[in-house]
Amino acid sequence: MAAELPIPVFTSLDQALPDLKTAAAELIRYTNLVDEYTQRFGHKPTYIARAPGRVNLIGEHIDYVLFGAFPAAVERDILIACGPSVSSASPPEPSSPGSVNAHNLDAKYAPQAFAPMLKNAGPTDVEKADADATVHAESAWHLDINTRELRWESYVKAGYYGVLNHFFSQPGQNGHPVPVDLLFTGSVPSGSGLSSSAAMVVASTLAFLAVNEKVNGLTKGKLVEMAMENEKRAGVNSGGLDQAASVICTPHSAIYVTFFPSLAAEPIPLPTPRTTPKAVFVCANSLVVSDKLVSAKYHYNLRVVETLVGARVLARRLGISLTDSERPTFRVILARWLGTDEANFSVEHLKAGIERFLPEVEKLRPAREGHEAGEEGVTMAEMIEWSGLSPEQFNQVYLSWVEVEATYFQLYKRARHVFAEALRVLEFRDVCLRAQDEFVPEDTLAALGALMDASHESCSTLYDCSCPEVDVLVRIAKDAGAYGSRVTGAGWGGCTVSLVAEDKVEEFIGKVKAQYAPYKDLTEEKLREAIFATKPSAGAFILKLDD
Ligand code: NG1
Repeated sequence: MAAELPIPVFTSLDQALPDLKTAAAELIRYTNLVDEYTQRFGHKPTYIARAPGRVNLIGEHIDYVLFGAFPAAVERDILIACGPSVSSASPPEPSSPGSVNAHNLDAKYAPQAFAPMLKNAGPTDVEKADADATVHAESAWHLDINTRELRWESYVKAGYYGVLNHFFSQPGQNGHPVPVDLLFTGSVPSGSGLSSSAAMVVASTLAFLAVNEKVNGLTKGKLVEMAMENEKRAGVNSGGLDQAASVICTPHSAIYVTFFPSLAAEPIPLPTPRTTPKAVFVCANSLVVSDKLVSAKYHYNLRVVETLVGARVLARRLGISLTDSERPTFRVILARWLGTDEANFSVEHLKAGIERFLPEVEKLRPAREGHEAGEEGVTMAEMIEWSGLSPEQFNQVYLSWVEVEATYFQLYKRARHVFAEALRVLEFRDVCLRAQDEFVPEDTLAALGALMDASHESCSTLYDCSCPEVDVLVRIAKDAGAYGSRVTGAGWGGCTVSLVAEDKVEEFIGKVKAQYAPYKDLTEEKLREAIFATKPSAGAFILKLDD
């Protein structure tokens, strides 16, 4: 299984990037990073940790519900040159255990220095009110992470947290973390839906693991779990899609990644056959920056709560019994409704199960007099009543760990998106698998494109995670000849992904550039950053540098 493989540690770049052309171009980037690091810190780095961004081809906002998604790693990535700090003072000054100097090649991210603190007491007041209070309570180490605003070092600290508390939880007995110097560079545009945040957290986690010599014996799956836990500390209750893609993906393939009953990933080669038409994926940035952290309470985290409450209400209406403290997801409710043993549950069974379940989603439809059925969401009071919990219990289970803001909560619309999108992912996987050994006729690409279009429509109208600019960009992409086009990632701005015939890519990109108004004033360089064709790239790795 892809998730059980060890984290790759390479000793030369051509091992890491087998495509020689790519390796040659990247070599310059890596060399610059090492030179700059040496100049800034007065010693050479010992490793480079690398984690790519990802493009989610289909399966949006269903990872935290524990349904599978279908991402591929992109070539754009985060690189961190790293090594143990060497004090220039003579005799060396004692630095606090595990202190960090984090610099970024991009001057807009100011250098940061911080050190973790050892906690002997129980959780702080802030942590008591936190979702992960139990995790925090056991933590021996603490780092201040500002979850109210977007700060680049928050992701570095988030990556460090897991390493500290997994490997140095009993200071003295299992040693102390070493002081570290880090230099970052990145090519994943932030706030664009290509998962720069997960790439930052995965790369940071890897860098701290490498410098502390903790990589041996770790599987990719373990790294995904650590990165997922770490990223939550930066303030968004995300699923594992991005971290899994960044860590597990391989060149030429997407992965079908699932989270229930536990993390699993299956590489699925994309239909780029020997015969025409070959297809590529084009990412186009709407240039609407969606700040996930700042908007979490009425966007991302609100969706997490709406789906969780929706799952409880649906379960009650289906006669599935739940304890008061349980917080099952839609995927778990489906499993209970089907009454199956998940360990032996095939993809075919899952598909058939979702198809059978879809009509049951109608049980969430709020029908009220005076409103068109299904149009209206529900108020907090209604939600509490439907949940069957007391207001105190409801608050404890669904709200005490997260801040959300809404007048109406859309349980029905969100559920419709989730189950139909989960089915589309399985259909997308089927089409890719069928196309593998066969000639890929035009209709294979048309079938994939149609699924992408349907996904976008659902994101836009049922999940409300698109925005007018992204909708315009999708329409322009379709008019410019894309087989399919959709918002990718969390949405509310960010990027679209379009499936385009390879021999038409230049023409396609030219048309979109000419027609999407926000691109009109961009320089050529900015345009190349905003819209580009991408091929599935390698997942995260560590490059061990010569002494
Ligand atoms: P972005 O914001 O595109 O990195 C987010 C979540 C994913 C997933 C998608 C929507 C984070 C780190 N990632 O991705 O887990 O839920 O939205 O499918 O928040």
